[in-house]
Amino acid sequence: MTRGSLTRAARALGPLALLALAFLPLGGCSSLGDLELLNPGGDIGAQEKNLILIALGLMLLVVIPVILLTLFFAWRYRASNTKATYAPKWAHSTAIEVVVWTIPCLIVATLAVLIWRTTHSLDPYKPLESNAAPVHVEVVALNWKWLFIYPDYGVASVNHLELPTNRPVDFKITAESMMNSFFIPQLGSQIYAMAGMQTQLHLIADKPGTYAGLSASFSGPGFSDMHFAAVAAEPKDFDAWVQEAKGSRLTLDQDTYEALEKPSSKVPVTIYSSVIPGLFDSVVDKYMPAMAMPHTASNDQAMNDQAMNGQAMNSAAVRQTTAKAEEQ
Ligand SMILES: [Cu+2]
Repeated sequence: MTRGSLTRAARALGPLALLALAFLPLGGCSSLGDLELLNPGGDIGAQEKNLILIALGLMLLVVIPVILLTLFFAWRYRASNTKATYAPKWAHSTAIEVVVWTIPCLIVATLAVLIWRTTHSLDPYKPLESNAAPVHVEVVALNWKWLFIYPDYGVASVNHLELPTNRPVDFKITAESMMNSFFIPQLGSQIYAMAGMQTQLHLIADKPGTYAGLSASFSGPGFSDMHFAAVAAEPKDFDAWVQEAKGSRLTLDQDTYEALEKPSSKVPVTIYSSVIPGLFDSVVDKYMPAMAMPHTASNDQAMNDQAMNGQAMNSAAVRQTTAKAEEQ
């Protein structure tokens, strides 16, 4: 083998080696089960999976031809190919312009319609249509654990979320201090948990299973251990869990809550047989003094609207709202 042919062989193998390297990280995905967003456990999750796949497919309509044509052009118009047209003065082609502008425009238009529709149909604040009555869960993001209060049953749990299957779950979410993000990828939609305000989320689990729940927003040193198991159980198993929780020796009274809200991480699952009445609202009101008035529908709606459009995320906006409320 001459030196020249060796270099040529190396040149030819280069792109192949790069291609092999590009696929290497995918070796970690042993099954679809590891890709949680693509393995939904409920209706909202399933619709979001479809949205991800449709958007991916539409974008690949551009990406794949571009990659293939790049390789083709590089090979076809290589210096050693004397048969290909050599046009150093070439500058414009109306046909190419039409293709490269029309296709992306059509894709952007299609995506825009699709996303506009799903943004409304999958609105996390929109109650789910179902024959079954929703289960209410009040979520408080603490540093660095999750507190779940079941106002209908009077029980609470830390770092464990029990849900009945085929019943919509109506979450009200707030935070004790740092902003976190409440997320059960297999059930769908993440939403922020913020002090002094209440966000909402509606999810449903179709099949029994244990889904990973986490905070999707970095919130300090205990963040990486701030996860919980969301257990979707058959309604009778869920009822059994509630009964079991009611038999717990632990109660969530004021002292217990004050101890719980102190920063700590890797807190084991804890179940409480009773909770301070109105704990969730008092956590929300604690950081929103001007809002500490009776929770009327219009009042709650105003807070939700703030949460929705993100105005209250801006502390100046919070102060303005607070000042306005004080004037009234
Ligand atoms: Cu906000």
